Amino acid sequence: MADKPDKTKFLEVFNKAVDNFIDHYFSRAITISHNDADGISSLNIIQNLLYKMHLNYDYFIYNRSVSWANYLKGILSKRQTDQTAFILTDVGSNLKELVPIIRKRKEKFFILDHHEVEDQINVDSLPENLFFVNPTIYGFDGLEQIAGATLTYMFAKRIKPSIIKQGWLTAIGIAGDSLRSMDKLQSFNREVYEELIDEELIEDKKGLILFGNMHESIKNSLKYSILPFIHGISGESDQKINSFLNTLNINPTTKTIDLTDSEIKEIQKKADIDSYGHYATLPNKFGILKFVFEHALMLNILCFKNISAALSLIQLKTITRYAKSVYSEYIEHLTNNLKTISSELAQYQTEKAIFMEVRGKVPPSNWSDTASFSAVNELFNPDKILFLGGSEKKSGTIKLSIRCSRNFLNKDKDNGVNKIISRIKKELGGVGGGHKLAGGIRLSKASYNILKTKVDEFI
Ligand SMILES: [Mn+2]
Repeated sequence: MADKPDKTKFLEVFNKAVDNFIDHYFSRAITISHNDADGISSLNIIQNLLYKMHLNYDYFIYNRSVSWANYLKGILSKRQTDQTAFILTDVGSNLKELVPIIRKRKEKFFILDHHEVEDQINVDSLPENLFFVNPTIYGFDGLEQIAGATLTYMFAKRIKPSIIKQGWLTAIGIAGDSLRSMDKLQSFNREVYEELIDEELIEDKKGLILFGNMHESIKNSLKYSILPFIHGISGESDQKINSFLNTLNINPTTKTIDLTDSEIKEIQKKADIDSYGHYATLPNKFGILKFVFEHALMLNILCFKNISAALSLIQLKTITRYAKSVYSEYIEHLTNNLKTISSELAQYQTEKAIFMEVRGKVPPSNWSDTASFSAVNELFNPDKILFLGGSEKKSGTIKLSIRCSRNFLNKDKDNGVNKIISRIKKELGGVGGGHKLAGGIRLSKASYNILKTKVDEFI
């Protein structure tokens, strides 16, 4: 984000997409969304809109593991008609791949995405049947300022104002993507968040933030806190945490949300954390699903394990036994992995990068999340870029999760992880991509060895 966002320009494009959707009489709509909490929330908002419009619809989930050409082969039908609308939410910014496909079709495509656009695009030369709404092109931050679900909600609400009742879905999308307490929200995310509070669709609360297990006792919240991950407390034994709380005269079974202000201060002082802020709850849900951050994390986990469980969970008021067990297992592993990362030194460091080869220490399915939460918790030097991963047996390549801290990005707003990955790919090959803060790449072993020696040139 080099300059102040151009809101006027963005709203112009946004309004044009809305007007075209309303004015064109569609008989059918196909929604494609991303396989994460933000994507599923966006999908549900659009489904509610299409239902209200009495439109027939189908939906698909895209996990970005195949090219758009291959993916769409199974979805685009031989018979083309401009009576069909394609709505892509939280995905669709790979225009280099998508534009040639869309140009040959009669259907109208509405892309509502907030991921960074990798290739330089000329917005004025897009096909006429494509309405490309991406606020990052106009200088907005896709994480703090506008989530995929926020953009989708704004779009749907403009078409059917009663969609506001489904606005709570937006809060889940925001929490899932931003990984921050709600006081950090800006711009459209903030406007929508406040609207949802006013409408009593969500509740905004203030207190000790221990994301991961906010709904439980202070003992469990501390033990399984992934944001912040508290060195020396999170991931430790019950005994250790109980004695920590006993020295403060706090009953370990006290619910975290019921702690008094003075108890919170004691914990902050003794644990050396200043984790205090706003979090959102859902008045119509119960238990863990009441807590927006945990609800979003639950969806993110299920999207990888069992996508249909994720799609049905968002409609439930209480958690299923299956989802609960998947979640506890995940949190336990993640806190353990973060403990490993924060207590062991990196094997290899340069002036600008840290390499952590974690094969054998962290299971490959957890590399990406371990890297993300290491970054948001600044478990490594925040002035450096983290490369976490190792060799992947099935592909024989090196798989790396790449992360930078917000601190790093604040110093040079245009040098995010997605740019670093582009430069690596250009010189060393490989496949990958990402956001400003997070991304991933697969490289050959030979390229990885070159990367380790030349990494500072790419950063
Ligand atoms: Mn998103």
